[in-house]
Amino acid sequence: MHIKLQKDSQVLWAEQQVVKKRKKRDVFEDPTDPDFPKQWYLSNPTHQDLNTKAAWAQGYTGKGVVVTILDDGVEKDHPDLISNYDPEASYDVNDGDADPQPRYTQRNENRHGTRCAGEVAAAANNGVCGVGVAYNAKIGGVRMLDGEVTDVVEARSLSLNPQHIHIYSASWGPEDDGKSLDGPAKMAKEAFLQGITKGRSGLGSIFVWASGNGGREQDSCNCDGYTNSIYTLSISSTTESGNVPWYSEPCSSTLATTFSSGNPGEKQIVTTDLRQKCTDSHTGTSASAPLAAGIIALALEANMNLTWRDMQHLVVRTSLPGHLIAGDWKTNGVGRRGRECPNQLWEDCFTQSETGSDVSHTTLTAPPRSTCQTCRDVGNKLVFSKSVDACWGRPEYVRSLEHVQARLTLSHNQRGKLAIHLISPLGTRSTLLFPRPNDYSSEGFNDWAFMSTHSWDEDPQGEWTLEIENMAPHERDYGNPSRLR
Ligand SMILES: [Ca+2]
Ligand SMILES: [Ca+2]
Ligand SMILES: [Ca+2]
Ligand SMILES: [Ca+2]
Repeated sequence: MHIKLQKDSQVLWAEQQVVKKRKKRDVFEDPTDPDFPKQWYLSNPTHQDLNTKAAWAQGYTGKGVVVTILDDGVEKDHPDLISNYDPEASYDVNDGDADPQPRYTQRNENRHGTRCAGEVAAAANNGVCGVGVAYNAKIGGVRMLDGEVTDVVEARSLSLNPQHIHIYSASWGPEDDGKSLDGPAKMAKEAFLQGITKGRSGLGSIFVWASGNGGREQDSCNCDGYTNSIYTLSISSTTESGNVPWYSEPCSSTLATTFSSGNPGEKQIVTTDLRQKCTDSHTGTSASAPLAAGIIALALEANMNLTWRDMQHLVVRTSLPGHLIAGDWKTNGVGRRGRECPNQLWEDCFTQSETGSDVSHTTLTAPPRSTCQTCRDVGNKLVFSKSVDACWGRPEYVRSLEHVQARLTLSHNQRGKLAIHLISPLGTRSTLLFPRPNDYSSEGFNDWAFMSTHSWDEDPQGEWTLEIENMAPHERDYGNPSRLR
């Protein structure tokens, strides 16, 4: 071939191509911590993981970002937390002092906060336990669950040092008993509002919330006013094998899922533990929210100008549905994927699997937050339709949707029998409530703002339909759903 080419008068030059050794100039190496190989959800050969290594390799490890854990305290002198511990992001609301060290008991019931803290910011390459998702972030703890929790206790915790703390992670809420309907009271509500409007110099505090563990009680996280709030970034769970875990609560206000525990035999979350120990058995949605808080810390390091709403957009845009196996995946009116769960009451609604660490370098120009209210008497009808112009032509015009709230006041002799659906103009059907068999309350709903994220990015103009159904087999008394707002 060579001779043939050299003899050809039309060939000016020919040379054999050989394989050369060329190396990517990538200095990232795996953390050397003894438990890192056990952290299957951070890095996994099958790529069924949170993709954190890709962010670390780009240099994002949480530097300059401050996260605090609102819980039962944080063991600040734990050898894997001490180097990232931030006293300015910490407080003891229960005892009214600056030191959130947990109260030690024989049963170690105050280990929850320390476990959550390690998931976010356990140090890397120090020979202790594993690593946090944002292993160079600053981590604080607010001790507020080890005592009587009041509105004041919650409000103080949610509003601690909002110009210093960027992300608050909370893995608690009302009882997951399948019958509670409870949310933030006056001061905690105000703390959320002040946080998102004034925190982080007006960019807004980021509140990450665990969606709840009431799956076995057929609870709905839309009946939990903390996770149902538009101000909290609500996180549910996916198991190691990619299934919806038994404890998971369905609801339309959940934004994404991260990995956590599942059935016996499936791996759990590896993190720091009380008494300077390590654990490989952290579980539930409690373990999912801090993993998301860590990922959000990586994204903030990449772009500190992201607002609290930009961050929710980023979660919607970068979450990959591929690793959550479920029969009810749906696509909304603009192609965003989520889950509806029309009949499977114990299943998880519209959660998107695997919040990826694909960090953004741009600030999204999110549309201004607007409120359009419509209020009318609806009598005893079961299906209400309402044409919405989205305030077209006015300054508060809504071009595309983020959260949708349906504020309902209605009475019924047994609240747990009700199913409520909201259908958008583009046909996206959100399950706002499914029957909760444990809920025998006759108190109904009093201005409860059911929230859905399912119509994210849809055009709100057109006809909206709200369906209220009594799921009891022989009772067709719908009470008096008197007002739809
Ligand atoms: Ca203390
Ligand atoms: Ca470590
Ligand atoms: Ca719940
Ligand atoms: Ca929420």
